[in-house]
Amino acid sequence: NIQGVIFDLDGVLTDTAEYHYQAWQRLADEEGILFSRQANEALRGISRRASLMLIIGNRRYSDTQIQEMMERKNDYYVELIENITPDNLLPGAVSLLDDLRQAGLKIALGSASKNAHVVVEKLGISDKLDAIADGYSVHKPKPAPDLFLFAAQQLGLPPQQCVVFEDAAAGIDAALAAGMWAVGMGPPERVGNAHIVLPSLAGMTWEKLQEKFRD
Ligand code: B16
Ligand code: MG
Repeated sequence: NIQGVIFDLDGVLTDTAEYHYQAWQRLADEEGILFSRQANEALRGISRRASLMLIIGNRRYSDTQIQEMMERKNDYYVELIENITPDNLLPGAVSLLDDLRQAGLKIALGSASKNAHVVVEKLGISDKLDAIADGYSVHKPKPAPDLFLFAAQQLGLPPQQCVVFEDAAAGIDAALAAGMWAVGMGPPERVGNAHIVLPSLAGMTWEKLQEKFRD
């Protein structure tokens, strides 16, 4: 009996992954570290710090240097997301948000990003969300269940009444660890642990989602 829907942001409602990639690439280039679009795939849904750790590998940096690099990457990222408009919403996102609200469901954002509020504003969907859980909401990042549990709490719903839409393996693991239903967005190799896997939100409605869960 699903009463609430929690949406991941990057990779589900919009594709900020491209901007994260460009910002990390710029930092990596400056540091003389090899990085690529392909390497960026491994950072999907991963926190800023964990992403940097994967990029630097076994290179040695002090805590101060690590902190500075995280800030530098974020400065580049913040500059890039300045350009976001409602056109950056992925196909089907707005109509699904509207349909879910129409059907009386509660809707929350569950994003690891500390920039989620800005992105949501720029996308123009603030008034379509009942709650926002972001990179400031909890300490333990995905795959820990904390962020989604926080989102459910904000909605006033028990975990088992919530479904999470996620594009990252770490996000699916977090949803399952929270005891929630999981919808994976993207290839089964990545999100195959989810209860349902969808290629995109295009054409998705509350009615169709319920059918998928019945199958
Ligand atoms: P920030 P999501 C995640 O967003 C991104 O997928 C990931 O690439 C990023 O490192 C993380 O947010 C933290 O973002 O540096 O802006 O705090 O998929 O959880 O919406
Ligand atoms: Mg994501």
